[in-house]
Amino acid sequence: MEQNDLQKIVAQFDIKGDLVEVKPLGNGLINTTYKVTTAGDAPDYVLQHINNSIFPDVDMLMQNIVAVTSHIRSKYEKEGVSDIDRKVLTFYPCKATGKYFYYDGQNYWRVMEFIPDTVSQTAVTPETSYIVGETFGNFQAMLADIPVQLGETIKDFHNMEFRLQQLREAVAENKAGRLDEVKWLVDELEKRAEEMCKGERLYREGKLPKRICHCDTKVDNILFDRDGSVLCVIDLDTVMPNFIFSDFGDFLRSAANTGREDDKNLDNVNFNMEIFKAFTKGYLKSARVFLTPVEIENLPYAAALFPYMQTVRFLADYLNGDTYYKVQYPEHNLVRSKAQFKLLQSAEAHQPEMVAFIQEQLA
Ligand code: GN1
Ligand code: MG
Repeated sequence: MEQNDLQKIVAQFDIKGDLVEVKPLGNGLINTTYKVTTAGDAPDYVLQHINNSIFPDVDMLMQNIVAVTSHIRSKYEKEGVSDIDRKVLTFYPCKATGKYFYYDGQNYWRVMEFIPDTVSQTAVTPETSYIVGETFGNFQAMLADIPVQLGETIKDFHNMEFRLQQLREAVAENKAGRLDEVKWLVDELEKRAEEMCKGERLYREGKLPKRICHCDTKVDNILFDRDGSVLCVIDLDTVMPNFIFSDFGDFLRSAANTGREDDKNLDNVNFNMEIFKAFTKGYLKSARVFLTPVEIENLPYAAALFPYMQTVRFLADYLNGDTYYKVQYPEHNLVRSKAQFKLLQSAEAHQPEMVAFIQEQLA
């Protein structure tokens, strides 16, 4: 986009300082991000184009995010925490509407304050996994008493029954004519279907709560200070009510995989118990105060659920002819499905060890 157009968009927001320039920042896959530099002492800002095809209800999305950040901010204020502007994101309203986004007739935009001098980490090690566990546990803990009801920014995002229904439809329609070669995998998934829908069942029986979760737990969604301490959690688009299994299981799905998500060599793919232990230790440290026995007891289930759910999603997309995930080659979604299935099998094999480790932590 032209500098001039970007500057016009920024000018719609109620921010301080004189604009100097707007230039691309980072390499997000979903939203497009720019850094907004202002003159003199005024803060700099981040301008983001919100991906409206993935997030259909931008108004709800931004209401969620502002509710979350305001709640965290007011907690920090009451506790007398220092440097709050570095520890929680600050969004700015559109001057004309007072809403926390601007719609230019075609695209949705938002502006937040740029937090200077931060460091991000992408390496997954036992040390960073422990920190991620503790940080996301804290995040859930801080939001446990949020007084408003948040919306579901992607409906049924981690609903296992819904994801299975999508797979079953894909099987029935067999749009891309690929069913024969994957029938064995569909059967493997169906064998586990009832067990894997346990979360939804427990919820219906009133035995499992939904809490505010981040739903995209990874190391690169945490901002660190130069000294290595955690500043805040970012990328709040998927913050919504969910089972805590989402934050727990989806982190492990990517971080505790010894191979790649789309590894062709299945020997590379195994569930890494060292990462599991470090992450679980950190998570339980901050989350055990509010977790119920049913939630704790099912953490090993969550570790298997996410590789399972991702196998289901990749396979459904393969059967549909690759309409959701970007593919680099025709078999890509099948390769991904097989790698996630291998990770699931490894996570299943480690269930007793997970159970024992959690018991040890609680003793
Ligand atoms: C998508 O694009 P990315 O990597 O942030 C997907 C996740 C999947 C992931 C699998 C909105 O996330 O749910 O787990 O791919 N996000 C959406 O790689 O569908
Ligand atoms: Mg993301």
